[in-house]
Amino acid sequence: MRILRPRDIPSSEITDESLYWNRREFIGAAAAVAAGLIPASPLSRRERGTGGEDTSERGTVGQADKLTPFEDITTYNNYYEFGTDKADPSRYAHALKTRPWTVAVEGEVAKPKVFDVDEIIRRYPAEERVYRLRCVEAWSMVIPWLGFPLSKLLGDVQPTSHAKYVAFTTVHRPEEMRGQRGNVLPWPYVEGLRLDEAMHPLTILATGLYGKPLLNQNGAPLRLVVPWKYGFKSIKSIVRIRLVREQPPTTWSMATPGEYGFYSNVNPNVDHPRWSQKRERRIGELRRRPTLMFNGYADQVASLYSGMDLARYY
Ligand SMILES: Nc1nc2c(c(=O)[nH]1)N[C@H]1C(S)=C(S)[C@@H](COP(=O)(O)O)O[C@H]1N2
Ligand SMILES: [Mo]
Repeated sequence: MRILRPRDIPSSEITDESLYWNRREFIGAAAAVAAGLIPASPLSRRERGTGGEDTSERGTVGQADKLTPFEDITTYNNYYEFGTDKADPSRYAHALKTRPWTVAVEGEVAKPKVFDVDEIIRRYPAEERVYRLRCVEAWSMVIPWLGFPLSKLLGDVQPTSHAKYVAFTTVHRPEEMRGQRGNVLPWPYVEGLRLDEAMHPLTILATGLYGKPLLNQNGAPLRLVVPWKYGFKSIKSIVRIRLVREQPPTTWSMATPGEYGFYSNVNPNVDHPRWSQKRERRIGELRRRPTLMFNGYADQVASLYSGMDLARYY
C-alpha cells in the first residue's frame, strides 16, 4: 500500500496549531461567528487541548497531536464517489451541487422530518471538536471539526422503542459524482451505527473544519464523524438518516465482508487480513506511531462494548 503526501508543501504553508488559534481569535473568529459556524464564546484553553492536560472530556486531543495542515485535510482524501486516488476528491468534488440539499430523518421515529440542510445548520449550533481520524489504511490526521452531536438531531425526531440502529445514506448522483458511473463500490454509499453509538456524545455531524464550511471533498454539506472507528464509518454528503430495527448493511462490509465488519472500531490488536493495524502514519510525518485502542477514546467508549469479543465483532 502506498502512503504518500499529496505533494511537497512548503513549510511556510503548513498550518501550525498555534497559528490557527491566533488567526481564529484575531481574524477569523468574527466572520465565523457571523456565519453561524462557531459559538461566540471562544473555547477555553482546556477545551482547545493546547495545554497538554487531560482534555478527554470533550474528546479533544493533547499537545502531542498537532493539527494536520488544512492543505492535507483537503487534498488527501478517500471519497470513492470521485475516484480511488487520494487526490481525486479535491480534483473532482467541485462538480457536486450542495445546495439546495435536504436530509430525510425517518424510520422508527415519532416525528420524521425532511430537513433543509441550512435549517440544520441554523438549528444546531456548531461547536469545534478536535478529533483524530484513523483510516483503515493505517494513516491518520488530526482535524478541527465544526459540528454538533448527532444525539441532538435524533432526540428531536424522537426514536421509538423499536429503533435499535441508525442507517446513513450518501447522495447518489452519477452525473455529478464521476466515481458513481463505475462499479468500484455498490452505490449509494451506506453506513450504520448501533443506536447507543449514534447517541454517544463524541459522535457528531460535521458541517465545517478549520472554522470554515466543509469543502465538497470532505463531505459537504453534512457528514458523520465517529472518532473511535475507522474513517470509513464517517460517511460523507448524507441525504438520509433512518432509524431501524435491524443492523443495516454497510458499504465496505458488503464489498469485502472478510475485511470489514459492522463495528470497525479502531483496534491495534485486530489486524486487517492484509496488513497490521498496530501502527499508523500521521499525514505529514515520517515516523510511525502506535495505534491506540478505540483511537485513544477508550475511556469514553469502551463501556459500549463490554462483554463483546471485538475480534469477532470487528
Ligand atoms: N460517501 C463516502 N463517505 C466516505 C468515504 C467514501 O468513499 N464515500 N470514505 C471514507 C473513508 S475510507 C475515510 S478515511 C474518510 C475520510 O474523510 P476525510 O476525507 O474528510 O478525511 O471518509 C469516509 N467517508
Ligand atoms: Mo479510510
